Amino acid sequence: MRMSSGQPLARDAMAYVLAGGRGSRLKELTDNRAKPAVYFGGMSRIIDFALSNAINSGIRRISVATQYKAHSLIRHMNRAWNFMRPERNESFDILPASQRISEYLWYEGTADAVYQNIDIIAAHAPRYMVILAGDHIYKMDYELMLQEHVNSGADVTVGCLTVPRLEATGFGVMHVDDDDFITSFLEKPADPPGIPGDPENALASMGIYVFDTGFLFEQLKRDAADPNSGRDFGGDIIPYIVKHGKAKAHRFTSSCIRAAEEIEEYWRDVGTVDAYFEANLDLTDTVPKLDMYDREWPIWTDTIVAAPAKFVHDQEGRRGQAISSLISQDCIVSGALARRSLLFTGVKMGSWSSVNEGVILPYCNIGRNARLSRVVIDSGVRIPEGLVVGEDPELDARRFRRTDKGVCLITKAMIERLEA
Ligand code: ADQ
Ligand code: ADP
Repeated sequence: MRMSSGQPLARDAMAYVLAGGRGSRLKELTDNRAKPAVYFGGMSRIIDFALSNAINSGIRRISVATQYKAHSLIRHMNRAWNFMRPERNESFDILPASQRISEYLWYEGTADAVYQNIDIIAAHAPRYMVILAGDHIYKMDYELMLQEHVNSGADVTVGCLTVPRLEATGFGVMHVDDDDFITSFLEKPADPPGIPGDPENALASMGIYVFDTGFLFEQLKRDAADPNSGRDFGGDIIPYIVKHGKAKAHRFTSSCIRAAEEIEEYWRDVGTVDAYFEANLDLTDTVPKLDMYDREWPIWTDTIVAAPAKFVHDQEGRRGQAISSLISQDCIVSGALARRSLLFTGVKMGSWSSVNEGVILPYCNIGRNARLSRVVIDSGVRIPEGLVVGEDPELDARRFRRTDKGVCLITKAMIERLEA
């Protein structure tokens, strides 16, 4: 574990993970589960990245606010993340929107998802709050962000990175002064302002924040009394502090965990099917920008008891093989070929089937002779024998959800319709 020098501030902090959003641009992948529960990278779920960063940074008090379709997310966290020890002042709390304040209210916005649990946070008495999103793929040492927060004396510290200006419409966009204090903050501007001297890029908020707990509570209470507020960090709380207080920008480059010194920093909001597909396929590169094999910064997840992945000749003697692919436990590739693909836990590939650039979620079954290219297949889908995907765009678009970039998302319901 990489620990920064000096007294770790992380031990005085609580990580508060916002995991209630649907992520509707992931389409049918989030029909039955929240975006943070979507599988990623062969073994993990998206939320494992923020939670692993928290643990690896030395944080031992974690809360997760859930709302939309939380069943699969809660089950995953109970299985994978329930190892905290209260007797050592550690905690892991799952906080479903449970109408704690009024029986009619769910969490209204991200700030409300913290406000409604102030009493639970106060009981743990953390000195600092690290507010995180449960739906980003990255590796980051929050201890370094905490140190910058404390050293600068800011009211809030906002994680940020440089993105192409035209892609910044979905982010909070800021300007900073010479000391990286934030001088303006616009939430999701239609025409994002560029960086002075670098007009093609914009400085975007990662949606992660460090506060002193007392100051955060004051802000949440002030905001809750404001009838015009949307109860949102990016839309309300952060712009208010930028205007009336001291907000510091913390650059991701200074606390990201790189795969190797020469490799660029990696952060993805896998918000669309194309972005999700591409970020998964990035991992099949010979030297991926995101290193999942770094034992100093492991991505923790559910460990299941399962057999090893197996590659076998089928009865006709055809080899089962995988090239540039990630194959998880309990997979059987029998007389079949996986190329530039991820087979998650328990995927079975039958004779003469092939997958090229596929993200195949757990417990899928690929029938004999199926030929699939550029696909994302939802968990538990049985691909019928001989199905061909990725060779006839019009046919694919009629049968499945086909993206602009020609990626087909395939779910159980789509296969049932096909077979009806
Ligand atoms: P968005 O990405 O649009 O903008 P938002 O929809 O507010 O983020 O969700 C942030 C996080 O909170 C997500 O992890 C989501 O799952 C969760 N969430 C949403 N509603 C919730 C609720 N009611 N209860 C619990 N959790 C909830 C934000 C910032 C931008 C910043 C981007 C970076 O507002 O300024 O640039 O993140 O991705
Ligand atoms: P999610 O709901 O997020 O997709 P689950 O853990 O429920 O995650 O698993 C998804 C799919 O995998 C379901 O269709 C389920 O029936 C199937 N599945 C889960 N565990 C097993 C298992 N051990 N063997 C076979 N299928 C399984």
